[in-house]
Amino acid sequence: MGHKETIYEGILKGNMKAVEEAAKVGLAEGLTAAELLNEAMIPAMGEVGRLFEANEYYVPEMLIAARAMKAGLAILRPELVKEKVEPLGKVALGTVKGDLHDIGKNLVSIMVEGAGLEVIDLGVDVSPQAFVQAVQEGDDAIGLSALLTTTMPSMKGTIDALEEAGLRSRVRVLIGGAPVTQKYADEIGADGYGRDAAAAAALVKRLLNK
Ligand code: B1M
Repeated sequence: MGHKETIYEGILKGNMKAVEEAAKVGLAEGLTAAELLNEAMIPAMGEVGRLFEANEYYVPEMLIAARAMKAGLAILRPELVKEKVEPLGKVALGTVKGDLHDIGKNLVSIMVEGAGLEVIDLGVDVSPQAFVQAVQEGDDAIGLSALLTTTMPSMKGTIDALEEAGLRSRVRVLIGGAPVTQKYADEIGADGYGRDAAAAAALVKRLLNK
């Protein structure tokens, strides 16, 4: 089995060690981090989602798959963050209130950092008030991630809270996550929508005119 297949299978089975090992050896043998990510890790998580929907996987299987993916991402991280972080701007990233999915947000964090911006990771289950506080502390942009249709309204809640605090015009707001669309971004008055982590990084740079 090739390294990409080992990573794919390892994530599906939640075999953290196998994923770490195959990622290390794959990189050492000349596969790129982007290849391992886009051709093995992300498709594997897609399949985990499909199995969950088909009632073949349950939450525990999703959890160990996520743990294995995170272990693999930690190996790829230094390769993905190629440029050194320069003070081009400060971006606070978080998964919105009520939502605990953080793999996509972590990937956005890696790519935004790779684009030369400083990232403040607010973590998961981030309330509108916590985003407001980040802006008060001087962040130039905030990025909101949501993976559940039930938590997407918290994106609008965050924009409303920024308006109420009189801070909306001071900050660029970027949103993303599997159920999120450009249409939703337009509806709630976000400044931009990122389809994936690479698009998010390019967009945040553009929004900040860097
Ligand atoms: Co959950 N889960 N989950 N889950 N989970 C989904 C999202 C789901 C689609 C599965 C399914 O039914 N097919 C479904 C949501 C249905 C819906 O709302 N429409 C679901 C559900 C229902 C749930 C629970 C409610 C299950 C339960 O308890 N009954 C529960 C909710 C918990 C909570 O948050 N309150 C739950 C729990 C979990 C785990 C904790 C077990 C685990 C998360 C672990 C973790 O993240 N640490 C988990 C997982 C792993 C998934 C799936 C399988 C994979 C998500 C993932 O990591 N994808 C997911 C199914 C799926 O997505 N196919 C599913 C890989 C990641 C790289 O992609 O996050 O989409 P993604 O990020 C992409 C883009 O979306 C974008 O860039 C990223 C990479 O390019 N992006 C941004 C993301 N954020 C961005 C922000 C940006 C820009 C781009 O700007 C700021």
